[in-house]
Amino acid sequence: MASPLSAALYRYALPLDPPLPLGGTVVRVRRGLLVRLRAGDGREGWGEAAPLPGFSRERLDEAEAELRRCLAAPETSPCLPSAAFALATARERLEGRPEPSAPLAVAALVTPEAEPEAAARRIVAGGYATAKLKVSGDPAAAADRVRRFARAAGAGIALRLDANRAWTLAEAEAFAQGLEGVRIAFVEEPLQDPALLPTLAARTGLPLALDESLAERPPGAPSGFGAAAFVLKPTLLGAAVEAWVQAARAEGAAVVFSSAFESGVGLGAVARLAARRPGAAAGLDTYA
Ligand code: OSB
Ligand code: MG
Repeated sequence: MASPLSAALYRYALPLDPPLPLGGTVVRVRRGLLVRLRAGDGREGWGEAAPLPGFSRERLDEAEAELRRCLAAPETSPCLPSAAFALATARERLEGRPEPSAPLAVAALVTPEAEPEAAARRIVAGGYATAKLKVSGDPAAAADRVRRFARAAGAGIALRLDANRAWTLAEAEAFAQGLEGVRIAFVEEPLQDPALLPTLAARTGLPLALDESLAERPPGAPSGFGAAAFVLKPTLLGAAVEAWVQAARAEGAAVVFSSAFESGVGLGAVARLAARRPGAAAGLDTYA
């Protein structure tokens, strides 16, 4: 970049109302960092680094330290995913890459405490074509909740489920049995032990998606069981996102870009990534 750069780093803290139950804890304040790059002519580019506790491999203070190092030495690149995502976004915005203009399909997010029929009515009225339900706890009760939602939503809503590793293999098999007759696009991360996903896929035929497992695998590795989708969260994966897009394509899996509850700067960046690779509805309903 020819023009001189100045950089600034800001911390933010956004209170969540209502608080967000996530990964066994409750997030009351979402904390993160905003990076601003400014060129000599006044153009700006913003990016966001917001590691998500319980999901990110790095902590916020580690992302901050790495961003400070990189901003002080612009020829270096960050390795921590959230920091890499922030700087890549800020640089791209500074360069003025054109905004995608095609419409972007978004999956409605249904929280565990939502009443299924009411949620289904709201989502149909909102014009969504895809919904994602969080599922956990007793497998038969969870399957029942999905059935209630599916019945109320009708055939016009594609259904994704996310168990966030709630179950043993036996529990996940029981859940699959409870779902018989319900059309499911995929279930994200049903198992406590992701090494058993191929077994679950073979035994039940349930379409499965990889999400939190991706951050634990070598970037771009095949699923090994013909995954229905790869859920890509740039905040958690950083520069590895590109390798995962290729891996998904190679096995015919859907690519689902998804938010990790960033503020608007990060959410906008994920939306732009998703819009450039139109396909599956994106997981961007986190503001709701
Ligand atoms: O479980 O997919 C998840 C956000 C942060 C951490 C984990 C998850 C999520 C989401 C984002 O669910 C919304 C979506 O994927 O639709
Ligand atoms: Mg998920």
